[in-house]
Amino acid sequence: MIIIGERINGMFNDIAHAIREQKPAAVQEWAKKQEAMGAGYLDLNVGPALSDRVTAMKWLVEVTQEASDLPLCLDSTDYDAIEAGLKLCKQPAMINSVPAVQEKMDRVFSLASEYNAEVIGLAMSEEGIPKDAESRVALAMELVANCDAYGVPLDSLYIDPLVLPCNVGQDHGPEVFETLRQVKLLSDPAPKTVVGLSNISQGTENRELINRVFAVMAMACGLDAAIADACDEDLIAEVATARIVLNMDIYCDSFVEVFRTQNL
Ligand code: THG
Repeated sequence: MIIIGERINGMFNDIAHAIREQKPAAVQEWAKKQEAMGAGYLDLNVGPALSDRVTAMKWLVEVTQEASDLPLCLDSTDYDAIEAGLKLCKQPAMINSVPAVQEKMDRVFSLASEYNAEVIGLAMSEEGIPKDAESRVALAMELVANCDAYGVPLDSLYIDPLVLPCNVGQDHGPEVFETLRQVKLLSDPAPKTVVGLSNISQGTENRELINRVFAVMAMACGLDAAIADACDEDLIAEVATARIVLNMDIYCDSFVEVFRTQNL
């Protein structure tokens, strides 16, 4: 499973502060640390409380690329910020994200085609996040159809069923797992799948425990990638172990260490 390191996000005080003061140290330290822990991409999110998201995203892309060669996952609802970031990326990036809303899909899939980027498609519409798997899969189908219409390869699309905190939307959990299973049947090649893993435990006790259990259960349903805490060593070890028991990697005695160096 591809780990997209979640930590460079203005939701965290040290990153919000770094962006405000234009001091790259915290951003660059987290970039290096997440890469060393086995992240395959770095999520970059300027955070909620910022007026000039274009300038902030450009700065984040530049300072992150000085510290790490990992591909970037540009996380914003502001597509001008995404486009400004894409222009600066040294290698193909991931656009995070687009809902199944026509004018947004038009903008994002044309950007993806122009910049050879991958896309995270959210199983939500103007009406919000549906509860049942069937409606989530129907929205995923719209994303697949638009991806194809814009000539973006279907395996460059990551469907995100959208994970809600288990203390708020507990009944969504089984629907998310069922969505992950069904998305794989939508097209050939199938789209990939991704979740924002830490969402599941926001506001709960035992956060890391909940994240880890959710991760391995989702992997058994076909999860390909997670925006997650790459620095949770136990999470990485459990993901590596799930890959062994799901026969995705060949067993060797040092399978955890091997996984960390692979960025899969
Ligand atoms: N899907 C997609 N993108 C996403 C999400 C998703 N991007 C953002 C988010 N969800 C994934 N990233 C995070 C990052 C941090 C946390 C949760 C998800 C988190 N932060 C602490 C909190 O809220 O409690 C912050 C605590 C602190 O300030 O120190 O849990 O679902 N496509």
